[in-house]
Amino acid sequence: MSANTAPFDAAAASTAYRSALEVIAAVEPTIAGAIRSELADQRASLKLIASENYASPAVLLTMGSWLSDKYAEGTIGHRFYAGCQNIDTVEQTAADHAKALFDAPHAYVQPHSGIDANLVAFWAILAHRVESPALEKAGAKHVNDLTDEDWQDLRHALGDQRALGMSLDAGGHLTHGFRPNISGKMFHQASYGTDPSTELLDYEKVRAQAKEFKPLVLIAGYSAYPRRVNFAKMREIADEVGATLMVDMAHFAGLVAGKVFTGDFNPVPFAHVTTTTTHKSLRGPRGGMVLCQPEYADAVDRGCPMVLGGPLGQVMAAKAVALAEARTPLFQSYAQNVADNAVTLAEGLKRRGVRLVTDGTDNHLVLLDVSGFGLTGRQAESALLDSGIVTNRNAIPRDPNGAWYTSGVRIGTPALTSRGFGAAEFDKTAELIVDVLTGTTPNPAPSGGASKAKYTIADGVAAKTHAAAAELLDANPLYPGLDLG
Ligand code: DSN
Repeated sequence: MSANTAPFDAAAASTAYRSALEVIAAVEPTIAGAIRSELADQRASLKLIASENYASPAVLLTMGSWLSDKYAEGTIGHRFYAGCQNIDTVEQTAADHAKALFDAPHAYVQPHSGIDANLVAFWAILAHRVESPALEKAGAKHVNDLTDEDWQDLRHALGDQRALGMSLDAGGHLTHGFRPNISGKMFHQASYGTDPSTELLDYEKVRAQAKEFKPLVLIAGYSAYPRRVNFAKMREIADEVGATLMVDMAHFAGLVAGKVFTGDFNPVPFAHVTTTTTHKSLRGPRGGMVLCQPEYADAVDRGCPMVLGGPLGQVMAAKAVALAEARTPLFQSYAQNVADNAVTLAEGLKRRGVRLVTDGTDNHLVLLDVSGFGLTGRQAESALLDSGIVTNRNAIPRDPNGAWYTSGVRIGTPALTSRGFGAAEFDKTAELIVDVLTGTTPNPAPSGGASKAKYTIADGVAAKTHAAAAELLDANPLYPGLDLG
């Protein structure tokens, strides 16, 4: 792709993909067609979804192998199946890269997604903080050694713990203890919000809330908060109340890996347990990962079969390749460009009259409040999509339209920065977004008032935006030279 991405041999990659598609088409042509169409669609859309990116051909090709065919439940060197020597090599290589990249004492690379990584982390924290002391007290080595009475007591104790995380409308994630997710059924949950006037985290309020609620787990991290978090302060709060600090860095792991978030803003040295996905700003294959302090390592390594199915050898291998890419100076400059481009995008939107949640950004994402255009987030998301701009609607703090229609649109710079977009392209992107939002009006609802879903885009706006977006995309091709024939 561009100077922001790992170089690849386009002729070799073209040959590899053409051959692979030929083999696939001979069995199921629909699938070969969908693979081709997906590349065409990705090449032709202005992808601003903050959680998406473009993995390198090396990462993608690594996933298409017979590593997929091996069962390897357990951990490195301690499997429930014979013949796992190559999976051991793969998992060890990925874990070694992760430890070196993030300067982490321990890395567990098996989780299949961010949700899985969080589940591993929650169970590891419960195992370390609740189960182990109970076993010790009962003089038992294993849960099977407990009397029925002690086992019932332990089950109640496991189900009676508290977690404190960021509220959904402030940018927290569903897996941080909310009722529709299993984490909300595992823990008694409370959430902290942001300051009503600045929309920023107020650490003193979090501290006061933690002192009152006394959580076992303090969760930091977000999927829609456009700012850095001071993890030194969060650890201080956790220590004051005896909580385990768990940080979900799924969104900004690439900025940590690329040394944009350093010092107090790097969660890894402060969190007892850090979770992440590998496919967002980190630009690897779809998957998850857990980093932790040594005292949590044994419990984290029991992720499979505790809560995970067998590890995917082909995906762990692709994680190793992506993590190797992330250890290069090129990735560091990519990560810095992601953050710089987010500032350009935010400034471009503000200059053109858009209200941004927190009035800006210092990470990779920007959250637009589209209510000033008379639109819901859902209308804005759809109108932008009709015009060739891919975003997702998102609630804003204290959102009057709730989590379905919303008043916000979340956008991010990781993907288009991978494509080579810089300041000029992101400023133009801001202009296109504002043109579409200005040119869109809500339709009347059948019951009177304005529809929260239906809208009309003024004549010519979508076509003009498509054309301008195509110009930007053509000048910054995705996987340049990759030709599927
Ligand atoms: N799907 C991810 C995101 O878009 O933020 C998190 O669930």
